[in-house]
Amino acid sequence: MESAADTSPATAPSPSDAPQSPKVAEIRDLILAKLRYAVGKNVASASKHDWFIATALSVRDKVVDSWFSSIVRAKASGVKRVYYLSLEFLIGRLLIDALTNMQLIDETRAALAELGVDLDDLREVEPDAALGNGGLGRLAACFMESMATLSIAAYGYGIRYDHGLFRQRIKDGKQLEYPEDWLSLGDPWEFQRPEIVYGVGFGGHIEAQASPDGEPKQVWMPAETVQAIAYDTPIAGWRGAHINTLRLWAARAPDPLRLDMFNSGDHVGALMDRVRAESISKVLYPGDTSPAGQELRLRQEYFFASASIQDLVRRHLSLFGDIRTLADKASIQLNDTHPAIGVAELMHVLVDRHDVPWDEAWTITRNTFSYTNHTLLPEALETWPAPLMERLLPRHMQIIYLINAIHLDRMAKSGGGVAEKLAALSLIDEAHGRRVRMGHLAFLGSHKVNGVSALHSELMKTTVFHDLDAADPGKIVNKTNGVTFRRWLKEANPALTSLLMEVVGDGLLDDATALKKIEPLADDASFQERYAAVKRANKVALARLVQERVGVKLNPDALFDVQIKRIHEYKRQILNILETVAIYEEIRTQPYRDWIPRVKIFAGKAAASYATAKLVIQLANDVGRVVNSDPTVRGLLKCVFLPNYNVSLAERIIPAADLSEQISTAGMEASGTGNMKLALNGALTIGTLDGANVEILEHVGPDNIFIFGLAADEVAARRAQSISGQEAIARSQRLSDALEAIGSGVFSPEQPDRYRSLVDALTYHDFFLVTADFDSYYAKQRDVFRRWRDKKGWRRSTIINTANMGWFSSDRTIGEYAVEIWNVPTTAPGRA
Ligand code: NBG
Repeated sequence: MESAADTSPATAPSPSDAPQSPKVAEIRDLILAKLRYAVGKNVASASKHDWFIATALSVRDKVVDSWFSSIVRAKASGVKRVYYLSLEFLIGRLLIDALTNMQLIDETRAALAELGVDLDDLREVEPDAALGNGGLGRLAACFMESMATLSIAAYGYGIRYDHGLFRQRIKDGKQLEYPEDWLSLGDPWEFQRPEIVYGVGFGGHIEAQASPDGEPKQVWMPAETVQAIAYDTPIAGWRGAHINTLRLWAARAPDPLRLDMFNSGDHVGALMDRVRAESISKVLYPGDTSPAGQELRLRQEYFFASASIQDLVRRHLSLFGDIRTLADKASIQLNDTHPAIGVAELMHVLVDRHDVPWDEAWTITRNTFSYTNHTLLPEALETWPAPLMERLLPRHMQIIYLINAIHLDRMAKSGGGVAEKLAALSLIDEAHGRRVRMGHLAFLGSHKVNGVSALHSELMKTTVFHDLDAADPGKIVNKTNGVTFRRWLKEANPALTSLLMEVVGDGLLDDATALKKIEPLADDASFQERYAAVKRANKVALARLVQERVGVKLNPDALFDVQIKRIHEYKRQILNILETVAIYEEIRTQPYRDWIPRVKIFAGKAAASYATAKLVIQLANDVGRVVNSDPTVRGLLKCVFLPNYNVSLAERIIPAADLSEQISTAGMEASGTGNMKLALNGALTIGTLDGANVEILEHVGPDNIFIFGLAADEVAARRAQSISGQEAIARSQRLSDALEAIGSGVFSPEQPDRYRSLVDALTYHDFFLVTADFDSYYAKQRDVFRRWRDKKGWRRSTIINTANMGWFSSDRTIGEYAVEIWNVPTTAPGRA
């Protein structure tokens, strides 16, 4: 392996490094053999799904060969491992991803064609592994791919949920949630490891036992034990030279049933323990509004943190023999606070099971862990009621209290002894009943803490972690997010990738900054034409999909204005809808103006319990229904909401987007990663100075992005004054007309007051400052129109965007984590 510092740009590997590409005939025969002997079907009876499984298994064989080599190499070199603990992995489909990274896509397509099967059909058959909610989970998936690409010996650890994020259907404009069932036909990528099982305890009590050194030893006697069973999915890096493991845990009861109860006739009761245990890995984000729901979430978090830590400690001991060297050989990254209980778990393992003295255990723990924060929203920063934790995890709670006592003692001695300061620094929040602050626990238990964009990392220091940062300056660092270009450029947009490769060469996906080479062609008429032709073809394809899914016909020459992300008030889909309504009114009253045909495309899910967000979805649908069917609009404006947003749908929309809406209230979007994917694929951004938008602006330049609205410090100042929207509404006729239309039922004639509450909230309690930013947003949208009219100018900006997005590759992000946080070596892609 090369040194940790070596993150020098990669070059394409020499043929001897790259896996040998098998012949088409060999692949064809392998697929046929899989179909016959693994799926149990013959060609005559095989369904598309059967072909998909056979093809997946055939490429999996290649992945597995390389996987074993990777494991053997890591073992032999004794290299440090990285453990990425995340409650979410939003992987999406893997077939095209695995084929791309193993560089088997053309051969496999040809082999299938010989069998009369179209690879693109098989792509559509694969269910999305939707084990995540949004950006945080997708980031974890991009990071897994980049860690493999850079040959970091890494494991992802999470939960194998039976049901991932719900399936969204829209009925009468409203979101309905249905259970998602990605495993119903089996998952060809995973390997069950029935022999890798750990017991995870809950409840019970602690016994203080006498020990030779006089200090009582704390022994936890759990009341209940749940088993965690490992399922491994190999994750192939680009060029397939290195493969890592995503290990997901499923919950199982130690006893499949209570035989005595069953035989006495209580058939349901006999299964109760099992149902209770298995509910832990049943669904992603079970509702947590009830106490039972909260308890289940905490059980999920401890379940996967504990199993993962037991597993990595076992691996460390079998490789290196000495628990005291753990921090030299293992880095554990906490993806948000969900696995933060792992800090207490590692202390429990070190102190209680391995008799490591407390202070030394604490040093090992801090040197092993690091923590990524993904949000500053107070409601998203986890806290758990102390009584719940005391009941469920008594020993861990004891450990947390002791960590806190030592920490506060140190703070008091070092001059921070003012009571309010200590209250802010404490692991226990006493303002809302006693609650454990998981962010604080993750912070204290880590040697590095990072935000996910430059702005966000700075805001961490001035807001939620202000006091902890002052007590421990230098601990907070920034790691701006990135996205993997293999999925978000090559797989999503193969035509654009081919065009770019003509200029940049084959090394494009090895070193994304090479994209800069297309910048000199920004004004080149023929390159512009070719780039625009690719975009148009992608728009035609998306228009077809929209027609199929929601029955609305789109004009592929219209401006495709796209907002795709979770539905949340801070992301301000409502601002976008207000502008849509304003333009709708103007098209009707001033039909003679030189309007630009435009399509507003929305997609995203709202949390099932988030009533306002669900109302926003309904409004988008209602506005679409009215606008799309109004003959005076003459197709100049369309508004569509595409149901069930997921990774695969994103792969279809992003390559077809012209304009990317990144319009959150400044200071509230930690980073965003959709913004990066869209800009990379040639959509211009309209956005606030928020999250990674700020850095996108720096990279593409102010002429090639549309920035509007209040900046983060202005947002804070404005909120301190007032959050009433009345003044802004009084100032803007356009805004007041749009609100009036929505509030009076123009888009909901069957229920005129449907949106009264939304309009009232914006008028009197506009926390997200929609009204304050409306005029500035509206004006910026007119700048967008002007640029769109200047076809060459638009195309130029598009090319400049793509050219400058190389820095936003997750390979860059992971390279920085490797050097500055984990201290592990990396290599160029294809060179394991
Ligand atoms: C999300 C942020 C995004 C960010 C992703 C990945 C959570 C808690 N946070 O802005 O909202 O891009 O994390 O870092 O999902």
